[in-house]
Formats: sequence, structure tokens, C-alpha cells
Amino acid sequence: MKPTALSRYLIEAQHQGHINADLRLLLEVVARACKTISSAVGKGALGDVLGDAGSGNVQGEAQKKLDVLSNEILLEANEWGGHLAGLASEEMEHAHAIPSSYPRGNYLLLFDPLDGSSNIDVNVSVGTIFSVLRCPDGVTEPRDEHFLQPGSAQVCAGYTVYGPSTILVLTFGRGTHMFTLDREQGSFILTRSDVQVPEDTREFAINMSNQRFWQAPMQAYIRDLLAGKTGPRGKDFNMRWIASMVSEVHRILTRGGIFMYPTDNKDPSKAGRLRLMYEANPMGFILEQAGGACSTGRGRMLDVMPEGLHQRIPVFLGSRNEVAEAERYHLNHDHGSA
Ligand code: AFP
Repeated sequence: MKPTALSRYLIEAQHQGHINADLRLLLEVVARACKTISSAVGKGALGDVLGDAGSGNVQGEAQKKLDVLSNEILLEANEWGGHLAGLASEEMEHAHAIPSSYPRGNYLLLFDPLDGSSNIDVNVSVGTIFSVLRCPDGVTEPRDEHFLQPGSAQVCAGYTVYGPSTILVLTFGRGTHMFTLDREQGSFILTRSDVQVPEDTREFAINMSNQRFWQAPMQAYIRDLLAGKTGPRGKDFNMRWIASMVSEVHRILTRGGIFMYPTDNKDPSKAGRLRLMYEANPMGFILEQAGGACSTGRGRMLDVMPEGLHQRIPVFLGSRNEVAEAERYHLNHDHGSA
């Protein structure tokens, strides 16, 4: 059968009434921006894209050159197409309303332009994460508060992983699908449709160096995973840590697993490391559509009502039964039975 390019896939989805023309255009534009980022990532030192930008973002994190460049690529690509009312990014303190000189659409786009940026200089996979919401009725100049919608309100979410191959993963609520970039043709080709995450796993991902800062239920859960076959879980677990959430999620979509970034006591002002709106929520939507789960440890991620654009949140995502197991440790602890 002839391979299906992303453009054709989206046109067919529009004809079937699953997406409208504006959302199709939005996805085409985001995919095009991701191709540009992929090309910059691929050039590495030859493109002078490695190293620090010499600036910091709103969250006090040092920006890499590629963080800044990827943000500019996504902003520039999405500003003038007429499909968006506003944008928000990890790299920008506040939401950006589409200037009145351009046509405006009804969607809001949120993104982490380059996730896992500590990996760039060592030539390990990084990615872009995005989430699409509807602009509330009657709002023409969206501000931060108009983006504060629960993950269950997302109309679409996706990520692109820039690894040995560049893969775009997408959901608009009808399954999770993977498109691999054909670098010669310059187009994304459907390579896996209706991805399903195995319900059980023997693989977990966590930054173990934070162990001494974890709270009691987390300590208990990981202790039992590490105890292996002779412990309460009765099986041996393997561990992975790539330090790029996109790459971890991609592994989990491919072969199962659980990824965790819990709250810890390292910096009490931060409820975890990952951001709800443009990291946890889009990944939650993608995983749920693939039969997996995403939780705060104490409930479904997509049900959380956001309080801030850059809000942080504890994250447990991956194989459904293992996420439920991690939740059980937290809920038992809260109810005094562990
Ligand atoms: P950036 O968004 O700053 O690139 O950080 C990546 C990330 O938020 C996430 O992708 C990783 O899981 C996590 O940080 C890795 O953090 P540590 O290995 O430093 O704990």
C-alpha cells in the first residue's frame, strides 16, 4: 500500500469530520516548524546551535541556543496563518496574543519548544511538545487566564522526538498515531497507527539522584520496585533515565513502562519539575489515547484545573496498571494504611 503522508492523513480526517480546516492547517504548520527544528538539531555543531544562549527563561532556567531558536521557529510559523488566537510557551513568561495585523483563529497553542535541552550538547534525543485548546468564546486577545483549561479540554496534542529518526506523534482524540520524517521527501509518513501501550511493565524511569528528597509513599513504591522478584511486587524491574520526557514517553509508547517525576522536598516552592500545561497534559492525552494513563499520583492528570500557565505538577505516566499501582501507594499513605 502507498505510504500515507501526514497531509493526506489530515485531509482525510477533515473529510471524515474528525477535525476542521483550521485545526488541519494548525497541525500542518506545527509539523512544518518541527521539520525546521529537526534540521537545526541535525546540524549540531555545523549549524552553530550547540551550547548556552547566555539567557534565562521565566522559570530561572539557563536557555540553550536551541531552546531560543526552536521557540522562534514555532512562533514565527504560527503567527500569521489565521488559525490561532494566541500562543504560550515554556520560554515566554506570558501568553502571546496574535497581533491584530494578522487574521485570528479560534485555537490556542501551547508548547515546550525543546524538551530535554541538557541532552543537546551530548547528541542525545530531544523533542518538542505541544497542546491545542479552544479559545473561549468572545475572547479576541487571549491572556494567561484563557489558557487555564483542564487537560480534558485539549482538542489535540502531540510531540516530535528528534532522535536517530524524527517522529511526530499525534492525537486529536481518535487514537495515537506516529509519523516518521522521510528526510529525502521532506514529509512525515504514517508509520504506526493506533499505538497501544502494554498494560503491565517491568521498566521504570526516574531520576534516582533525588531519592533522599522524596516523600514517604514514593520512597515505599521505589523500594518495592527495587526489591524485585523476592519483594512484594514479585518481579524484577529494569530502569532507564534519558532526561528528556519526550524520549521517555516515546519509549513507553513503543514498549511500555512507567515514567515518574514526583514532588520532592528539594525546593518546597516547586510542586515537581514538569509543567502541567505544555508537558504533562499533552503527554497525558497522548497516553490515554494509547490505552495508557497519566496521573499526579493522586488522580487523573487531565482532570487537574490549572492555576498558572507555568504551573508544575508531579507526573506518573505510562502502562496503565503500573500507574494505578503507584497511585495506590500514595492513596494508601494519605488514608493512613501505609
Ligand atoms: P528542559 O525542559 O529544561 O529541557 O528539561 C527537561 C525535563 O523537564 C524533562 O524532559 C526531563 O524528564 C527532566 O527535565 C530531566 O530532569 P533531571 O534529569 O535534571 O532531573
